[in-house]
Amino acid sequence: MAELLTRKDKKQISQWIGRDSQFELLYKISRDGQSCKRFHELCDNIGPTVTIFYNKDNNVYGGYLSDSWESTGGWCTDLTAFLFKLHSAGNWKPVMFPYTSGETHFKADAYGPWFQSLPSFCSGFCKNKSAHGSYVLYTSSYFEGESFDMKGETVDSVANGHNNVTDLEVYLVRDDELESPWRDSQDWCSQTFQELKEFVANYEPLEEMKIPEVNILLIGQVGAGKSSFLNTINSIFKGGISSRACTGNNLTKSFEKFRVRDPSTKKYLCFRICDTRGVEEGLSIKNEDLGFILDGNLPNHYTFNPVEKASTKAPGFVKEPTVKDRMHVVVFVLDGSTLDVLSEGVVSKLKDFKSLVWFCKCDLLQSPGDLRCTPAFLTKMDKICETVNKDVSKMFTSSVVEDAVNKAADINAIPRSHVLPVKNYEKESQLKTDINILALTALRQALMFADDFLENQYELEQENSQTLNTRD
Ligand SMILES: Nc1nc2c(ncn2[C@@H]2O[C@H](COP(=O)(O)OP(=O)(O)O)[C@@H](O)[C@H]2O)c(=O)[nH]1
Ligand SMILES: [Mg+2]
Repeated sequence: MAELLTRKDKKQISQWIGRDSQFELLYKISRDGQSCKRFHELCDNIGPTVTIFYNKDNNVYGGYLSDSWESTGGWCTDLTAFLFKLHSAGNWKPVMFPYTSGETHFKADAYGPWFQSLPSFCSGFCKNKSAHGSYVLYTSSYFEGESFDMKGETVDSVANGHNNVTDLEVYLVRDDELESPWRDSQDWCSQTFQELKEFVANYEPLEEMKIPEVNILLIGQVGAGKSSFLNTINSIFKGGISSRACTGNNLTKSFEKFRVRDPSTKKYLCFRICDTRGVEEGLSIKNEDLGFILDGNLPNHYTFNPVEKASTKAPGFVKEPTVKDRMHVVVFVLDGSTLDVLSEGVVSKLKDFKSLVWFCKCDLLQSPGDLRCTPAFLTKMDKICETVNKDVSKMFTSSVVEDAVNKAADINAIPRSHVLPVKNYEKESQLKTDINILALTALRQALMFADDFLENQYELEQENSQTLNTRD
């Protein structure tokens, strides 16, 4: 069942608590019932929690405890507890009511979450859900300023004078930063950066295939950060922030195969990053066009026609593409800050594209030699995690990022290890080693997947030529 607490609410509560936090829904009155027993089963002895009341007049308020709820105990004092309001009549008006003195909460098996001046329900006071769909909760000594500084607010300004809620949620509050990383990572030092840069700079496609470079196709929502990723890689090799591909409102309308040059050798690197029109509802790149791109039929700079699919008569259309023209790895670029609100249209488009990459036009699985890997780059991690925003090297110890990676893997139905979180250059004016390491790690992975494809192709060619020789 969906959580009601928004990302903005969570960020605000994190700030009040004083550290980056993650919120895990434990109890929800509309899901688990207005039951003291169920509340204690789900929330006892588990750690810090935040309880949120969703008042039926669109007021949202609640309380935070670092102390665990328990079934025995009576009145307790938690010096770090606080009450708060987040929304007043639907408007975002966050105010925190800090602890002053006295007891803060009541712990007993016959009581639900129960703060001094903010009670919920107890076994002698569990009213059935009203005909209007709200729960009538307890209101005695309600927001009276006992133990907490109400900063001039009253029961009327916080809760419109009543405690009838459409829902009530209790979240476990966890530290965002994990003690051990959720994915092994290299040291965030300049040596790691240099090694990765050398790997990419010295990369050459499988020799036997005799192709000058591999093609990495980026595909994803409009605004996901495809052009920014290309700019990030280009900046790394250029040694300063560059902006070759247009980003932001400038929609990519054509098929562009970018090369990156290493100024130290004055040579182009052996890959091309291919940028396409984005995936969007309605005006997305067409399945047929994508098919042509994958097979290598569309020329560089091909301008997509928003209403018609590409024609075989288009100038420069490659009628008989060879392996060098094809896309060797397809990277789904996903905006990590909008995973929760991805429209069904976009999700189904992404699924369509993934099956296109995996299945040939006649809907049969391609021969194993034709299988391409579809890793995902998960961008804008700095936007979903304050810890990462402050320090990109916390990427693999952030539980928020870990959750986003798991979600992206589910959406795209790919292994988690194929989801690579990145942070593109966007507001920075100087290069940063941590950002470089992440981007190059993602690129190295894409190059290795491209090599897998070439290996498969090579094996296939070998098998075919052996078959022909046997027939001869
Ligand atoms: N904060 C943040 N913003 C990003 C990141 N990547 C891209 N952006 C911004 O997102 C917007 C869209 O990016 P763009 O590369 O044009 O997306 P495209 O449509 O996929 O090519 C731009 O304003 C970028 O500056 C990132 O990792 N973090
Ligand atoms: Mg773009």
